[in-house]
Amino acid sequence: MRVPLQTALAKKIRSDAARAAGISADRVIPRLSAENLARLPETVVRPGFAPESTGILHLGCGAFHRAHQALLTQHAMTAANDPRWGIAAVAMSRPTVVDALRAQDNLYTTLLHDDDDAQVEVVGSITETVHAPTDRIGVPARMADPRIKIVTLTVTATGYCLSPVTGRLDIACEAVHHDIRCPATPITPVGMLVRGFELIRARGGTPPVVISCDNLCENGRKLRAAVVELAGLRDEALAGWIARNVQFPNSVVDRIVQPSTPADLAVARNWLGGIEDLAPVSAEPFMTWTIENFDGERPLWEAAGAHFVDDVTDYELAKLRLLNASHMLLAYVGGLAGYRTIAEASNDDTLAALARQFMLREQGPTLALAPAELDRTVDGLIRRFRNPAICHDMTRVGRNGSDKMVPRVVSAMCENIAAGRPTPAATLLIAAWIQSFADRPGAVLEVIDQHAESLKAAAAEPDPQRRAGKFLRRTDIFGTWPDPDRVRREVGAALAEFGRDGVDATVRRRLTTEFERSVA
Ligand code: CS2
Repeated sequence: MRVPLQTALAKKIRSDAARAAGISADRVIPRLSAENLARLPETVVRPGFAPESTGILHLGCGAFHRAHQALLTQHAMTAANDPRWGIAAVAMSRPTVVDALRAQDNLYTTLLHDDDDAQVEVVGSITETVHAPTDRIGVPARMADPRIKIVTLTVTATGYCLSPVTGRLDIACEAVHHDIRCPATPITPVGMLVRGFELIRARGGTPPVVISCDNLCENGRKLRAAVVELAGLRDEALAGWIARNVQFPNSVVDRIVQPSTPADLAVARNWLGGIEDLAPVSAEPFMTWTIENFDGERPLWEAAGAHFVDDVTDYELAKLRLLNASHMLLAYVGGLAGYRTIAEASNDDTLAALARQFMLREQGPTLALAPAELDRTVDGLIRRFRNPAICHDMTRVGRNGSDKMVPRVVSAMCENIAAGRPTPAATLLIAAWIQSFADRPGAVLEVIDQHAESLKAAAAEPDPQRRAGKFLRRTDIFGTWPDPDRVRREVGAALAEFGRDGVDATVRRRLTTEFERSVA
């Protein structure tokens, strides 16, 4: 039986809202709640039971977490009949999702869209929602609760405050400075972990395992290094204790998820038979989660489709260099062509041919994938990108490009240059990214980047070759190029062509015969 923990609160919120709107509470559309679960249509899968305890603390309660790990944890708890793994989900900045979830007993709907169909499931694995900036208990104290056995993170690569080039803690970052000055009230995920471990060590407790679920290379190893480094700036003994006692397995996640749109709310309400959910999540049915083996108690995630392996390196490179890098390609080049979503861009045959060529001829040869497997993966990816029900918008996919360039694109590009292989698609990706900083009225891609100001200034340089040079010299974004003149020449030429001939002609010119033939 699900215990309607917050039903009283949900009722109060509804009647307050009704009073404010001057209508009777009975006429307000019923909201998803523990009490209303029994009224859902049979086509909607419901949580089998309420978690009995909170065993996981999750940082980053975004759409991805809710469509991936929270859903899998529900399946794992059900499969193993093990209700200990409720999740305390922390929103790191905006309170919107926390407000929405609290008013509906932390329940929400996942809509997994495949062509015209959807699998609809209400998720009940989140037991508490927390808004980090206003939480009175504080995230570190929550983490130090002995019931917490696992801490997971989806805070995006930017949330780790790492230098994209060295992969180490970026001590020039303002938020890191704050956490060095005020260690008891940290604002970064890394600072929260350090403080949490400090509290656990002080009471002689066993630390939770920390699993990063963000798209960066060696996410666990990098997070561990950042946590140990930050701790060591203040307390060498604490740093040593963390290094000796805490496991940070690397993990690779995959599922294309879109944040809730107003259309989702209507779709969810329809599926839920008129009951309203203000925090539904839409995603594709495809999902993987590959986690390095670790010791300790955990949900039976493998029963929900996760894989445990000794080393995730090959999975990680393949995921970042194929899916995530192609998303960047489609976002920047497609955005320049005026497409608003990945689905729109990948339904353009020329851009789909470019993405295919990029994956098969540039990224693929740098990966440990057999040719048949690479072909299969690429076919699958193009199909996934084209899913018309997933609105993956360019601004979201293209944000923070300067943090993503090295791990997803430049690392493979450098290997290709060293091996003497051409890199026309990666060159276009970089040129289109540079163009996204130019002042263009009506541009679909809104720039979100920690270096936006200086990059916008560089993008104003009228000469394409010099403009390319100003960007490519940024070692804090690109590291060091094996053949800087070649890269500058090629990116400069692409910039000139984009301006002169438009996207389609510029892309077509770079398609090799085999891929050119696939364009209608
Ligand atoms: C996307 C990812 O925004 C991005 O960087 O490439 O969110 C992508 O959709 C997921 O990694 C898919 O697993």
